[in-house]
Amino acid sequence: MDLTPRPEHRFSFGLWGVAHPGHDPFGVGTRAPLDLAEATRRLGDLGAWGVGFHDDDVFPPDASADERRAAVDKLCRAAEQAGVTFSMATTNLFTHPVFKDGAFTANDPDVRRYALAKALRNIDLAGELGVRNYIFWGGREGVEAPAAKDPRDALDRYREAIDFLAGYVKDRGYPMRFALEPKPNEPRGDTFLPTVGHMLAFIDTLDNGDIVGVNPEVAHELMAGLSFYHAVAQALWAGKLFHIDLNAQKPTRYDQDLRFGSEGIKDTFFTVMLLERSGYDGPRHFDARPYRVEDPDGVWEFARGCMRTYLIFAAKAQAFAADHDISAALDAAGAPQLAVPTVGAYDHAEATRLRDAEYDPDQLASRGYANERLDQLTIDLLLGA
Ligand code: GLT
Ligand code: MN
Ligand code: MN
Repeated sequence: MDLTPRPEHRFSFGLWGVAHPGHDPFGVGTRAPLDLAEATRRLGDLGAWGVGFHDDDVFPPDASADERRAAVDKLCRAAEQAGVTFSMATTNLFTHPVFKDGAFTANDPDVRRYALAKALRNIDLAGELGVRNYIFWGGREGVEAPAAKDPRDALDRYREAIDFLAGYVKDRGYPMRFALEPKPNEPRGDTFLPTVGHMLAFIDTLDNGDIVGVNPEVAHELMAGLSFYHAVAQALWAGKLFHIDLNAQKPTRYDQDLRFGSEGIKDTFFTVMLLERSGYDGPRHFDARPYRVEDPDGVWEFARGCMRTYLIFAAKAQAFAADHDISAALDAAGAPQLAVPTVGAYDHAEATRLRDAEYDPDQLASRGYANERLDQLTIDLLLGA
């Protein structure tokens, strides 16, 4: 098993996660903040292909044009030296108090316009750096007091904002797509567009939806108690998996952003197998952060671990496909039969024939689907038995 990360694997990291000093709502940072240029170089050395950033990660929101330029140039030099690409960029629309009531869905129209302006400026920077994937995570787009916002108005404003910004990307001719990232709650009590399913339905309503897809994150679907594997599958099925945030999470808790693959091994395995088989050629992006107990060495252990675990699962996916016992168990379960159309498109004669045919439900019900054996073989393979 070759577990060496290489650029062709398209591994990328959110710099805010790798450089995270370990603060949480109950305590201050436990590590010195990492310099982003240095982090970029180290990630390149470890075999990463890309990095991503928020505008505020690189320069403060009130930076002068010169300060912005200097900060961007420093990061660009590091990326160039490291042979690392900027695989994604995004706008911080959640840290500054101006966004406490939301950004695109803030009740104050001036806040909404400032949020759009901040996004437009950073889209320009992303365009300049050749970034293909621009991410929108809802952050503060939500509410605690339900009466404070009619969710239908909020969705109107959200749609207006995304359509406007997507219009700008087309107008400027940037070869860029948007990936919207759902999350059910945190930091808000309820976040608008809480899951991949909600997001896909929302994207369908956009005028510029052709360049808008989803950015599912493992932790966020699991916070809602959902299967990440199924969320990713539906996004792929809809042709809307534009980006993916890989990490790990104990279900139904606060957003843990753990090292990829460190929890939920079976769901993660099926997700990796799906990605590898689907032809998805976007970034394998780790939006995760090292445990708070780590010292600076632990940060690189964490980064290595994310990529190593992905490659282990990818190798296991190949072994799954080549395993004769598993193939036989898949047949016994009837898995290939699900790919066969049931009746095809509506046809009057076919409907009549189908309606009037004889069926024997008792006989149909007598079949076993041998799922126990199939699943045990999966477990054997994953545990190396
Ligand atoms: C933030 C959030 C992530 C998002 C990032 C993009 S920032 O840390 O928890 O899931 O992907 O804004
Ligand atoms: Mn994320
Ligand atoms: Mn998260």
